[in-house]
Amino acid sequence: MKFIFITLFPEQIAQGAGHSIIKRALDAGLLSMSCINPRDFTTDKHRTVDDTPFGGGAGMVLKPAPMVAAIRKAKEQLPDALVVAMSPGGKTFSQQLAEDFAVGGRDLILVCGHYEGFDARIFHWVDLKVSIGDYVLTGGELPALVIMDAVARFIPGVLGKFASAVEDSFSTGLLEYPQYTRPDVFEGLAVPEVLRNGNHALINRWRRKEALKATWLHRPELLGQLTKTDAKLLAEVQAEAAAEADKPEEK
Ligand code: 21W
Repeated sequence: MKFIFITLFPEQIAQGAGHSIIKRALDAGLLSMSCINPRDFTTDKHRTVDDTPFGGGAGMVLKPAPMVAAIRKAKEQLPDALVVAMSPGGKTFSQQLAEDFAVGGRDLILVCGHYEGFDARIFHWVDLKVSIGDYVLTGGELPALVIMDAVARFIPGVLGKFASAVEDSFSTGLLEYPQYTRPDVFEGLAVPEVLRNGNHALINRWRRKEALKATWLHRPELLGQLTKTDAKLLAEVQAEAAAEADKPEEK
């Protein structure tokens, strides 16, 4: 899958994609990425990419001509790509949208603004606007990297042999169960006994129960219709929590 980032800060994108799993996937040719800088499409002496907003107000607005010239250049290179603008007012990104992008198989052109908004006319050259959540950032570069990262995990070969993006939290619909590694006691805190006795049926049951517990405590809105087995495990969790709440204070 190919990604083109339209950005005034290509170094930020290169830096964000230059490590760990994403770097390995790029080196292996499972992904490819490049940047197109709208500043390279300016025609004035000062290479101006922004201007003050019509109607007044603080901040600057990205001029349409360099942005659209950059999008056109990207479209020449990836004619079938989906053009996605990073925008605080866009559709909220999610694990589902990451999977849709990956499974859809279309290359992505990710259009980033920085410090400021786009002239709204560029959206005529955009298929979809995406936000990564309800907080204000300084630009679209980090959101664009977030999207490539989340999409890349679905591409076969990007994760290790035994890992699978579809088994992850959010794809399973529950929060994660707690994990432990050596040592078995750290600063007086022991690893749950069930994880050390090698009974895999019991371990899977414990993990499912802990995932249900975490979801019930922290993201109850994720708990939809439960299977009979899950309902029983959650009832156990709730009974244990009620017993814990009833316990007299220690000491
Ligand atoms: C911050 C752009 C504020 C525009 C009236 C109308 C991309 C982002 C961004 C930024 C404004 C995303 C204005 C989550 C984010 C991004 C920079 C406001 C002024 N006034 N997802 N427009 N959060 N942010 N524009 O910040 O580019 S995806």
